[in-house]
Amino acid sequence: MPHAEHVFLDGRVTLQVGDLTDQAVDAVVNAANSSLLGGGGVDGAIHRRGGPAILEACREIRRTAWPDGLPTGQAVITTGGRLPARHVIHTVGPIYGRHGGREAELLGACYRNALALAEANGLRSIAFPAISTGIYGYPADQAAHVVSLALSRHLSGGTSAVDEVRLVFFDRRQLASFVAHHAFPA
Ligand code: AR6
Repeated sequence: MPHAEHVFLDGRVTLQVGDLTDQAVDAVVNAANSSLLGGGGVDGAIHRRGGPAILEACREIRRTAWPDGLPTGQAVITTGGRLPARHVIHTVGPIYGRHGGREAELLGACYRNALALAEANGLRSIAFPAISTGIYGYPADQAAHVVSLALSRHLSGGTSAVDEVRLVFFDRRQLASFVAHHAFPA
C-alpha cells in the first residue's frame, strides 16, 4: 500500500519511486524527442528494454502521420514490445526556456494528450515519468505544480475511464520534491 501522502484524487493518482520500464500497466509514457527515434534518459531505457518493435512502430509513425517529427505536447501510441506494459505512449516535453513562456502549457498538454490517447484506446492504467525534468531541464518544483493541476482538471472532469495513474520518480529526492510542490486538492 502506498503511503497516504503519495495518493491523490480518490486513489486514482499514486506517486512512487521506481523504474518506469518495470511498470506492468496498460501504457507507460515515454519522454521522447520529436524525432521519435530514441535518445537518452527514460527514452533510451524504454527502447533498450522494449526491443526493436517499438522503434519500428515509431518509424512507421514518422513515415505516415508525422513526417517532420512529433510536435512538443503531442502524443502517439505504439506497442510496448517486450516491456511489461502493453503500450508506450510517446510524448515530447518542452525544453525549458525554449518556448517563449509557453513551457507550462506545453507540459500540461503532454499529460492531457497522453491521457486522451489512453482513453481513446480503452486503456485504464498509465504510468508517467517526470517529463522534461531531466535532459530538458524543467525545474522539478514547477513541473510538480503544472502536472498536478493538469491531472486534477482532466481526471475530475468525470469523463475519463483511466482509473490508475502512476507518477514514477527515479529517486526519493524527486518524489519528495513533487510532494512538497504539488497542487492536488487535499
Ligand atoms: N524510470 C523512471 N524515471 C526515469 C528513468 C527510468 N528508467 N530514467 C530517467 N528517469 P529524461 P526529458 C527520470 O531526461 O527531460 C531523451 O534523450 C529522470 O531522472 O529522460 O523529458 C529524449 O530522447 C527525469 O526526472 O526526459 C529527449 O531527447 C525524468 O525521468 C530528452 O531526453 C525525465 O528525464 C527528453 O528529456
